[in-house]
Amino acid sequence: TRASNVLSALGLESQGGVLPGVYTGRGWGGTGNVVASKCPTTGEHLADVTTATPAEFHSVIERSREAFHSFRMLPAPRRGEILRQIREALAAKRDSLGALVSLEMGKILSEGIGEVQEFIDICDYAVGLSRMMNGQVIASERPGHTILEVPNPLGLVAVISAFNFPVAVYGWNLALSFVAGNATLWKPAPSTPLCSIAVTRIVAEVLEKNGVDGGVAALITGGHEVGEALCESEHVTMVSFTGSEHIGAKVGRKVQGRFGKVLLELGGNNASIVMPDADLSLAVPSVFFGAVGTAGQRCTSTRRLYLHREIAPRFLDALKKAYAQIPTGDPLVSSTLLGPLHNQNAVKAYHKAAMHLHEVGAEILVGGKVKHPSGFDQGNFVEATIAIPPSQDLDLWKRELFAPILNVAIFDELDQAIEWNNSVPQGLSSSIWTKDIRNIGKFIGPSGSDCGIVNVNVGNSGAEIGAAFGGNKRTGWGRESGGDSWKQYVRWSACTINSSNEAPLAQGVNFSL
Ligand code: UN1
Repeated sequence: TRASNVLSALGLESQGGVLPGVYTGRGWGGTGNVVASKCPTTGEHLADVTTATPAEFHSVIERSREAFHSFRMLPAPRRGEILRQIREALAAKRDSLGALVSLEMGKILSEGIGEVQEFIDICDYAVGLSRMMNGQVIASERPGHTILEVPNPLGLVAVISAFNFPVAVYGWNLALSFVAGNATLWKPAPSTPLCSIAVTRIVAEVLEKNGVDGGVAALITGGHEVGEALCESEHVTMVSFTGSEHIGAKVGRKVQGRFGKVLLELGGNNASIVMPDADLSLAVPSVFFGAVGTAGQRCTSTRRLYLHREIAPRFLDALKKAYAQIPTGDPLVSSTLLGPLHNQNAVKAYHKAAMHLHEVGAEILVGGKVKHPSGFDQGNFVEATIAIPPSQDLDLWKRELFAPILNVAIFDELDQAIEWNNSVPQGLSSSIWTKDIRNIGKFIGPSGSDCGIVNVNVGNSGAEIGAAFGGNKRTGWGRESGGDSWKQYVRWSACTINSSNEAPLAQGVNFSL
């Protein structure tokens, strides 16, 4: 069948048994609660997976600490070479892993494969980085003195990832953390355990082949108790968390409370602005992908659309045409563009939001209903929705909702659109469509978009790995993937070295008897 083909390609058939979901570097285990992986498309049960008990949690930490102690001594280029092999192993299974993402998470196959590609890309990036994680030499004011800034491995990095990118977000973190010389512990979303088991097996096999302790890429499947324990553990140097603002606030406080390092990738509530001179043949398909792609479940999904009055009718006509013919159904079928939401809670949240749009008197241009494509009555399907809320003052503009609902407003001046763009608590991704260089300058400048991602003639979602990825304000200010993100995965030492015969004080301070 459909599911067993995908599972057997990766050796994940449980044959009625339970798959171990905890990997410590010394084999697989976990005797805690069993979690079920469920297919969001068909509602079928895919497998049962074991989680870690609190006692096992502590032994995973112990094991990873031990693994870190040897791993940190391995030269960075050597770590890079091992990561290169991990990249090759992932590439060899890219399509079957992509299909597993599609099966377990629900995004369409091309996006599932794209997500694995994102992991491969960040591996390439980090392999290069393994020979260029450079410190600095700084001029000292004292004779015969030299100042160095030296990066060293940080320690244990915990990655708590979300269901919507069950492979790529771990990939971003693992690749950088690994070349930086850390042990990484992964706690995936409890509803996508199979993706994390498949990825960890691939990584573990390469580590084993290279004689590297697998404790540097540990897996701890589990619920919020495991997440909390990771945040509280003094041994976890940094927690990289991707998820909701609500949980992110707790994670941030907990980790900060013990002065650990924290990297947060939280809510996105992203807008696209379309100016009258925009090339609609590019803008319409991009907004369509931003709002409907991944069924609106990317942090970077387009949730708000600000149209200049001059082009609004034409834009909406074209967009409605696209929405009228969205192939909806099995994400594993290559022609499908809209798969299911990940779970029933998301369907409920969608339904509630659609009802709310009705209540406040929004004009619903398309969609608004829970859907059951034929043959998928147990799937979590909804209609992609375009709505024009009656005012800007409504709370619905301010929240991230992981569903394909696009709220539209019409503006007359760019300043107004930028003010709306910036008026929400979140600050992840933004996008403007224009040919006028003055609009571009304004949008990317000091009075422009306040987001971490500021795109021009490029949609909100689907960033490459090369630049740092992340958002400001309630998105959490974290930066992952490219750019300078790697600098967070090391501990920096400022080393002043005196090779002279004097020991002068800085700033000319005199302290002699
Ligand atoms: C996320 O939604 O958590 O830019 C990450 C993008 C992807 C990553 C999204 N490269 O849409």
